[in-house]
Amino acid sequence: MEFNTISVVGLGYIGLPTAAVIASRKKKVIGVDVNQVAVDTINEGRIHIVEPELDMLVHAAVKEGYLRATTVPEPADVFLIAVPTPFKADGGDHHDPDLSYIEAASKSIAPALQKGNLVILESTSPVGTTEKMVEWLAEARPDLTFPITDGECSDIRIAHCPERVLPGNILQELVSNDRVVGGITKLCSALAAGFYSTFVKGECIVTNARTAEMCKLTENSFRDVNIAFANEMSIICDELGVDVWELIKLANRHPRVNILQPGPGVGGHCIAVDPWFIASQAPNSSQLIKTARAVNDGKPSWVVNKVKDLVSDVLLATGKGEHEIRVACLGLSFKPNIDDLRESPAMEVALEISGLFQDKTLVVEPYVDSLPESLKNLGARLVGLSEALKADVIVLLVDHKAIVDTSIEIQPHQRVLDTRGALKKF
Ligand code: SAJ
Repeated sequence: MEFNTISVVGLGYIGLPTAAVIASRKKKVIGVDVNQVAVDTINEGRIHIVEPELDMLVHAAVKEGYLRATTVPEPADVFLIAVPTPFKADGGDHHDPDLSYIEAASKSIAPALQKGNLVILESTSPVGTTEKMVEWLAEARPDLTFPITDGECSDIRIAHCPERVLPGNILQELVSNDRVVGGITKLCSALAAGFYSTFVKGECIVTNARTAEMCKLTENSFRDVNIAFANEMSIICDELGVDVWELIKLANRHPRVNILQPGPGVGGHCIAVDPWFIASQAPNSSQLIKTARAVNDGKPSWVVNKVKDLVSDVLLATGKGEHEIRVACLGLSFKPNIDDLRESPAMEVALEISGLFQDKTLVVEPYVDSLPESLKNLGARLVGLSEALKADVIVLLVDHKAIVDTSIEIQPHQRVLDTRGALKKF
């Protein structure tokens, strides 16, 4: 099969880098997005998201004529769907996945489909979503045959290949990571694996669609459960007067132990979300997964309570009045060295602290020029590191290189809570 024209549907954090990488291999790429501003920005050779080196790649691909964006899908050889799968808005505590973006994307490409096309779903999806996608496409195009009903003889081939790239390192991982390719039939898998091998240097391993869907959910749940273990150990060690960071280093010297790092909680759009997709489909059998979510989601409150205790300690030790106290939060993003403040436990902690200590909270975040309104409204101030280090209580929330590369001198009256175990104190 020829893969000359590739349509990437959804030009966000996954779709746009993927489109740019494929275009950089001198393939014609048509990017599709419902957001007109994103489409216009890309067609001007610029980007609407933040990811290292992506701006240069998109600029070159558009300038050389290999990448073009539109709001209306056009015929192509391969359609690659990379749209979001958030929670349903009305889900309450159930955290059920919302497949409406995948449904809308499927219905939007249906009119452009032609016999011989390959459609690949990359969005993180609960088990069975790729089969649902086939149903949506088949309903919209009764004139074409699909692999669920017509097997290997179908007009359209369908596969799931979950994205697994790490934000901040997407362009490298898109090429170097292994890919798990799950077709509805064996031929679908083989064609999809052949497509990825045109730009992926990692291995393309073939399975079925349901296993590929579950594989992605399992990877992120594994990580969530293991971070929950580290977070729980950090709380236990705090109670028992043991340095958790030293403890983990020592335990990890065992050849079969590899504990992850505790922090102020788990953020981002994947690791804190995907375990719920498993729990939503198997609620009675996913006790460990749900408990891990509760442990990680509970960590920001634990951090806030520790800060309250430290403030009380300072008040007692120094005789200062409450109005004189300053609390500094170092870092707001959901992980180090990026500017993404969405779904960030550090942000959650900073908001609570700013609410408790109104007009007395200082924030350091090297990746923003001004604080979000929610923090400003509570009187929090964005300051430089040297000013923050004069605060009575200093809380390290994100181990940004720009923060932890500096050695800090702690005065006897100051208290420090290092949620990342990364501060260099002398
Ligand atoms: N975290 C810890 N301790 C650790 C590791 C991470 O507290 O030892 C926290 C981070 O601070 C952050 C959160 O977990 O708040 C998630 O960060 P991350 O860097 O581990 O992962 P993400 O969410 O940026 O990307 C993940 C990756 N999945 C895995 O590593 C299994 C990535 O490969 C996926 O493609 C991505 O989710 C996704 O799109 O699903």
